[in-house]
Amino acid sequence: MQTIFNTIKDIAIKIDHAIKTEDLGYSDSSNSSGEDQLKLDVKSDHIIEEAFKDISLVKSLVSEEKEGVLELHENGKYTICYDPLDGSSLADVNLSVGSIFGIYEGELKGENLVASAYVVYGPRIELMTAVKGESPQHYRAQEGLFNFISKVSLNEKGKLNAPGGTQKNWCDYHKTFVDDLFAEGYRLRYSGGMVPDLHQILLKGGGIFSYPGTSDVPNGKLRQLFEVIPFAFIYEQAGGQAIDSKGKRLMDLVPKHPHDTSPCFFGSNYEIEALKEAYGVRS
Ligand code: FDP
Repeated sequence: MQTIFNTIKDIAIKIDHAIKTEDLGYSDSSNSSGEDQLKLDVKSDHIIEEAFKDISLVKSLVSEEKEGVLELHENGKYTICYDPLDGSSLADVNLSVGSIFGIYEGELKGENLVASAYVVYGPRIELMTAVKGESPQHYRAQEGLFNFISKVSLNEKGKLNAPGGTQKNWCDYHKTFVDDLFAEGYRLRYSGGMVPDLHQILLKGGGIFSYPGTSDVPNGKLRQLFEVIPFAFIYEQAGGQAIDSKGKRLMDLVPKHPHDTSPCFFGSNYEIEALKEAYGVRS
């Protein structure tokens, strides 16, 4: 796994350089979810593909920016599902963006995810890695090298509330849940990039990030393989919880299609228990 994490470090430096130097405009293509692709999305995808091409451990790659599976090494062990540049539409307003990697062994489903990692491209480049049974590890790059900062764990209860989705399309009980947290003193922290938003909650001790199903997108917006499951793993390894709107662990998701989405809630224990209560799904 260290080989894969080291490759992600190299990728992060290259993507950061591309963000800082390349054209921020749109390409003339769209991804398999029908979203217009930025030139940076395409470039980041290419950087990742090139970096993993020669790593024999990697059996195949599945990109959020592409349809289908790219087979690399027949005898490889892992399939890496990745979102090359999540939140890329924020790059032109100079907000933080990120890359997300889910490393799966066998069939592509939550229970087969064995490790995950994400990179935040902000004022500095930061990396979080997680493997089973250990707290996630936080790194920060300095002069092209990643220094280990600390292991990360969530408090039982936090102070931050990051509520995603179009508010006018929230159901009543979701709106009540969000309002109740604010009435309890929670602070709004939502940039519109899931990587920096979830990163902030992890590093500031806790809170909740939600992207619910709404009347316009009943299954939410965030993709299971590339976004939801990798972050669910990191939140669970940090001592928090990650569930869907029925109270099921996101790690139990079995996507039918690589680009399937799911409503998702990531947080520390207090907020997730409050959410289960509000949704009437407490076990
Ligand atoms: P984006 O479409 O800009 O790539 O991955 C989807 C995502 O960003 C997440 O990073 C972010 O949390 C979410 O969409 C934001 O969606 P809303 O604009 O609907 O809040």
